Amino acid sequence: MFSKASATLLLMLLGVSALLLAGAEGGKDRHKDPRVFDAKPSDAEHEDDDDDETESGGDDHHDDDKHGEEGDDDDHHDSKYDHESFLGREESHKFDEMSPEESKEKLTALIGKIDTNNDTKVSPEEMQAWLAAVAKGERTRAAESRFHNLKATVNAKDLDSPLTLEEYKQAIHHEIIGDEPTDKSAQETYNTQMVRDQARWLKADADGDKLLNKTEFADFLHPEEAPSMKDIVIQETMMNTDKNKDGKIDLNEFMKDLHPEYENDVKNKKKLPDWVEAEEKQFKEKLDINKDGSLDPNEVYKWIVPDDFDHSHRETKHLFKITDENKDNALTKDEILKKWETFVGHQATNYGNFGSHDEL
Ligand SMILES: [Ca+2]
Ligand SMILES: [Ca+2]
Ligand SMILES: [Ca+2]
Ligand SMILES: [Ca+2]
Repeated sequence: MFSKASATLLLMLLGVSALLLAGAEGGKDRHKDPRVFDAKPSDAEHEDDDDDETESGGDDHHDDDKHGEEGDDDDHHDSKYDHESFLGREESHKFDEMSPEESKEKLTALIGKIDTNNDTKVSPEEMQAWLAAVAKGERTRAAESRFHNLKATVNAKDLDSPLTLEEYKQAIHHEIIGDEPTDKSAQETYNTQMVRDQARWLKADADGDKLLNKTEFADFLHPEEAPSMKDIVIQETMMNTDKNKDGKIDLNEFMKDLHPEYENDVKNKKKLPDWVEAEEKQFKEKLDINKDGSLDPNEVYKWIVPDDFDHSHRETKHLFKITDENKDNALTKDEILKKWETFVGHQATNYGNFGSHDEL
């Protein structure tokens, strides 16, 4: 995964190191666009073709893009995605092992928890709150496991005590360079990542004691999830993408990492690949909110962390579309149990049949 380390210093700063963090943490390998944290480059879908370099630590995050624009993709919806969004990864595996009867029983119990106002129906707000809480739990769990993992790498006695910057550096040094510091590009990767990470560290250290506890470390890992990290998200994106350092990202700068030939291709009036045109359109029509031809810091932030960044809203709509039979914008227990396989898995799905289960 260090092949990209030969790219420019700035590219590395966000690009490779973001890959590293995501990879080491077991993040989703969607980083065609190295600027983007754990987010999508845009709503435009394009193929992930070369990103297997982020080896999964067994926790491949879901790709929000799977859902595409609202409401256009229910036929292609991934039931594993639904199950994990609804239950969390670990819990979802447990359901996979259950019989249909047991699955439905446990689902019924869950409905009681989701229905927080106890009116026997699940409202969209209740569903969204549930999904957001599940997602937050997943992030916390992943951050904690990464935290322990770093602590173990440096043989810390107490895996739960706050992380020192020195421990962090040692652990990353070990991961990137190993015991034999012979690879120059690995050394450079490490150095540039540390420049970035020290700035990020300071910002994530909310109580200012120079250590990161687990909560602070979660913000450090995923600054895009924490409003308090807004400045650092903008700063890192600008560092990488604002090539001429004028504090704005113009279209050429925006496209450069995605499609390095972009500027030339446009000059030579060459036909651009469809996905490149889609990104172009995205920039002009959506990201450049004030239509002045470039992205200022606030537009940059909205690009990296769009208003619908939180997938729970879209997932709620999706689940209601499938489940809310009488369209009264509330889900009864009966409606949910009728579509129980949308929410939870069971043994039969292990055999790869996600379609109808009339035979059951
Ligand atoms: Ca309710
Ligand atoms: Ca702290
Ligand atoms: Ca610029
Ligand atoms: Ca603008």
